[in-house]
Amino acid sequence: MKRATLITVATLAAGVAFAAEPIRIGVCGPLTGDQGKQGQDMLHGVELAAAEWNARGGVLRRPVEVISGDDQHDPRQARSVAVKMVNSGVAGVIGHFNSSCTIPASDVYTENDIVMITPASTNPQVTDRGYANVFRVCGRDDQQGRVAARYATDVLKVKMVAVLHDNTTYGKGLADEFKKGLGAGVTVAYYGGIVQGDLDYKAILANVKAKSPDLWFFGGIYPEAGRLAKQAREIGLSAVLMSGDGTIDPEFLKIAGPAAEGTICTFGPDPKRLPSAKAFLATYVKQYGEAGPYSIYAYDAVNILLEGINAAKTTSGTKVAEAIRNREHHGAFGSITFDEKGDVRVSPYVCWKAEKGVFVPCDAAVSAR
Ligand code: ABU
Repeated sequence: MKRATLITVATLAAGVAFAAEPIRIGVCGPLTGDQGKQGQDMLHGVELAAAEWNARGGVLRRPVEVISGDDQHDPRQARSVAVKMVNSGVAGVIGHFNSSCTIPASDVYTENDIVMITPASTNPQVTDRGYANVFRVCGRDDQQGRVAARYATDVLKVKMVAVLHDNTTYGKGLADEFKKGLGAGVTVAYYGGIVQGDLDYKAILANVKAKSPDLWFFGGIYPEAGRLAKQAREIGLSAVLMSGDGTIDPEFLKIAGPAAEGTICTFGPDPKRLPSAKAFLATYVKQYGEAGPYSIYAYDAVNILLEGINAAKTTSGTKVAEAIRNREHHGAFGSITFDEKGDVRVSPYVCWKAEKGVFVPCDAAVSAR
């Protein structure tokens, strides 16, 4: 894909007359390539919400237009996509997906007074830098790392673990939080990084196997997690694989095949159990098929942004950010409010397990210490 920025939709309801120029909303993430599924999930969630707003008459009597930017999970490309978003006159951005992209891109949005809400970037640094225009609707890796560590320690009662990561801001950060949260009686027998995009991880996995861990943790995204799981099975590493929200995707199950069985991942609660998510899920499935892990987060994020613009009666980033921070939002995920950093006040991570080819929520609950 040569062009990094595309105007993908201007879905206008028949019969709705708009008074002015569109309000442009950017949606940025890895829209193509090996993580393209996650970017497309976010894009679909945003497109769906934009179409619903347009059917109701738009925002401030202006149609909502969605502009997408493909950062290909490359931090430099993300910065360049962010500059293109600014030049396109966006009133806000939903994205990016990868923390390593969101962090540099958010510098550009901040310099240009543009609100950015990430549906998926969980590294603490996204919001810990104190930018007033930066929000996220997902949780943080210090929270999910602790939940994973408690589950491993208290529920699985592991004694010896190996910890791998993909050397990205997210993957290493999450692996370190997991390691930090383990109980005093748990030994980390192996700790090390892999290279994103590599196809053969068997040498590293052999080193992990040599330590005979009860469990191995991977901080990273589903393409690498899938290959690692598959190759672990091939070399006879049978310990439980545990990972985070970057792995919990149907693509992981496809890549890993039968070796995915038993993998445990931390993620948010199951939207299928939430009455507030029912309408979203029904419409999404009709339009795009099964919702991806982050489709609903993107849908809530763009609704929060558009409600903020509506409440502020302007697209000025400072005023929209103020409106977002001061309101309680009622999304597909239920009630959402933000703290002073731009983090959601409640982010209840739970564990999920791959069983018979699908991820299902685990029954045993743990909470972050
Ligand atoms: N949180 C999952 C993957 C995105 C990221 O934070 O890098």
